[in-house]
Amino acid sequence: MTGAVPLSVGMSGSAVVGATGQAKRILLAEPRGYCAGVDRAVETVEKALEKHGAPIYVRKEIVHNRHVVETLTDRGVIFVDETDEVPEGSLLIFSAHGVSPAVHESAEQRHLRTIDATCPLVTKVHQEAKRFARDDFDILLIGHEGHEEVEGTAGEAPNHVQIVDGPDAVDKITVRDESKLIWLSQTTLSVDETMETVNRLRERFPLLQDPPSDDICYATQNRQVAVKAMAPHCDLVIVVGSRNSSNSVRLVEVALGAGARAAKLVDYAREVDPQWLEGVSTVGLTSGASVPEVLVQGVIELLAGFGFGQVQPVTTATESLVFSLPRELRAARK
Ligand code: 0CH
Ligand code: SF4
Repeated sequence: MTGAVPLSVGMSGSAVVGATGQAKRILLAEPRGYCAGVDRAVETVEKALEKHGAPIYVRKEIVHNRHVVETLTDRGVIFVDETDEVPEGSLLIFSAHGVSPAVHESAEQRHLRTIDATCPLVTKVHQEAKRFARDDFDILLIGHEGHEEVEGTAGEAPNHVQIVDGPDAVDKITVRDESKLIWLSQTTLSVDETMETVNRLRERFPLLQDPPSDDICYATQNRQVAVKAMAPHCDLVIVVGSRNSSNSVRLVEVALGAGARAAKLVDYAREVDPQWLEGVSTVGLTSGASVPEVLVQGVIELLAGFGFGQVQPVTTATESLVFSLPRELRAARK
C-alpha cells in the first residue's frame, strides 16, 4: 500500500528546517527492519528452545544479524557451518536463507531431527527452480556467488542453474538452447541492479523468459523504496545491519544511488562515528530485514544526544504479512 511521504523539501530539493524549527532531524524509513520471514525464523528458534531446551543447533546464522546470533548463542543455541558438526540425533534448524536437497539428505543420514526455518518466499524460488529444471530449461540465477540462499536454490537443480553475479557476469554465460531460458533471482538483491543484469542478459538472449512472479521479495523492495524516498533529502543515511546481510548492504548502495551525500552501515549505535555528523542536519535512518528494532532505537537515542531531536517518518508502504511457524512448532505460537 502506498502512503504519503511527509517531507519538507526546499526548491533545490535539499532538506530544510523542520516544522518545529529544529535544524537537525532524523528521517525514519517505514517500513524497515524485520520482515515476515525473519520474524518467523527467529521465533522458530525461540520456540524450539522453549519446547526442547538447550542445546539446539542451527545451520549457519539463522538470519544475518550479529545481535540476533549473539543473543541466541547466549540462550544455548549452537551455530554450525555444516551438518557433520552436529551430534547424531540432535535437533538442527535450517536458517531463513534455505538449504539444498543435499543438506537435507546429509541431516537425514546423521539421524538429525530437523526444523526448516526457510522463508516461504525463498521456498517459492526453490519450487520455480525445480519446475523449470524438470522442463529442461537453462536457469540463470541472478545472485551473489557464495551466498547461502544462492547455494540452496542452485542446489535444487545443479545441472540446470548458472549463477549470474551482477551485470558484469553476463558476458561469460553460455546456454544450450536460447529458446528455453529463464532467469530467477536471490530474494534480497537491489531491484535496479537486477534489472540492469536482466537487460544485459536479454540483449544477449532475446528469448529469455521472466520468472512467474517477483523473486526479489516484498520486504526487500519496500525497504529500498523507502530509502529512495528519503535519500535525496539526507546528508547522511545510517543503515542498521550486519556486513554479511545482503539486503542491508543493498540499502547503503540504494541510498547512495538515490542521492544521499553519505551512507553508512552499523551493527550498533556505538559504531556511529561522531565525525560523520559534522555539518549534517538531516540523517536518514533505516534497517535491514534481519535487524531488531531495538538496535534502531539505540541509534535514535544516540543521535538525540547530538541534537537530532526531531524524528520524522517517511512512510512508503505498510506491511501486515505474517507467516505461520513450521508445523513442528505451530502449537507453540500463542
Ligand atoms: O539479506 P540476506 O539474504 O543476506 O539475509 P538476512 O540479512 O538474514 O535477511 C533475511 C533474508 C533471509 C532470506 O531471504
Ligand atoms: Fe523472506 Fe524476503 Fe524476509 Fe528473505 S527478506 S526472509 S525472502 S520476507
